[in-house]
Amino acid sequence: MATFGIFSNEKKETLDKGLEKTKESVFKKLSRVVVGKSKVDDEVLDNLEEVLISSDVGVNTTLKIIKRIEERVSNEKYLGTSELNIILKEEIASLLEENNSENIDLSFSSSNGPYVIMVVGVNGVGKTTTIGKLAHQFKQLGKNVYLGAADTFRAAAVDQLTIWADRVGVPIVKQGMGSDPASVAFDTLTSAKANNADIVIIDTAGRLHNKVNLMNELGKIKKVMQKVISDAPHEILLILDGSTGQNAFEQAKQFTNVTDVTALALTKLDGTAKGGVAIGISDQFKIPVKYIGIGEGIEDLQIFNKKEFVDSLFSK
Ligand SMILES: Nc1nc2c(ncn2[C@@H]2O[C@H](COP(=O)(O)OP(=O)(O)OP(=O)(O)O)[C@@H](O)[C@H]2O)c(=O)[nH]1
Ligand SMILES: [Mg+2]
Repeated sequence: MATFGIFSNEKKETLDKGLEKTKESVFKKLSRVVVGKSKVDDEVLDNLEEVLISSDVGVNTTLKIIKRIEERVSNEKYLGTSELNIILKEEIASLLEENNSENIDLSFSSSNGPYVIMVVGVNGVGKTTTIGKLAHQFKQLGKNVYLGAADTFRAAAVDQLTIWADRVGVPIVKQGMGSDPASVAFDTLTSAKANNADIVIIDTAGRLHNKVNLMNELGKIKKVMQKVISDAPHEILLILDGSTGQNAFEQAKQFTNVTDVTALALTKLDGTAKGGVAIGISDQFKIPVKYIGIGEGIEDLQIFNKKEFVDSLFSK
């Protein structure tokens, strides 16, 4: 059976399919911009600006893109609207390349035991699902993965992660509902270290950035983990629901202000026309978008490759 993993050849097909709704919407809007126009003029640019903003690219990033296209128009004198797709693709790709530069490589380095990823975000954004998908991908890479059920807030949360652990075939460390999440994290790291695990992924309860006690809890989990592995967590992965568009943007802003987020994952890009948000978030934040979720299935997670993403978005 074909696998649609982060490294597989079928990746592009899955990405194209996952971005279908966004592509459809962007193309429909773009075709309206150029109808009856042969040349990229001010009116085309104005309308293009609207298309990008209404595609959730975000105002700041949209203005940057429009400025670049304006410059090209004035340099190249005559730019036909038939080339607009290509120009747009090129300019967005090069804009994104200028930021947090490198595409992600999956090398983990931890001096002192397993590489620890703590997963955070607001309720329902896809934290637990992303953990399941990640565990699966890492396992396929031959890594020894441990999961920690530090979302002890709801009974169902532990059950949900347990289902993923069983599906993927990796160990999970858990305590009862209502137990101290920091204690679960401590147990998980202790077990993982004793068993020479390569990667530990810690699930946490959904929380809002402005709930002070819940945000403090993250700090406590971190501190307790460091008793086992002094430089843990090596990654704090903030999960954002891409289908919420500008809301995801806001969450990224607020969360990164109060926690040391090191990477972002954008979920639910399938089934939404708001996929443009990946462009804006990737442009506006220094913290890299590392993963994208493009479906509910175990294989539906990819490493975010900026160039491939833009190519997919603007290819018919
Ligand atoms: N279509 C789609 N659905 C997704 C994706 N990622 C997660 N979901 C769905 O989103 C819903 C919520 O996912 P969870 O993983 O439970 O989210 P969570 O952040 O752990 O939620 P809490 O633990 O309640 O805070 C589930 O129905 C998932 O199947 C994705 O990339 N695409
Ligand atoms: Mg969860």
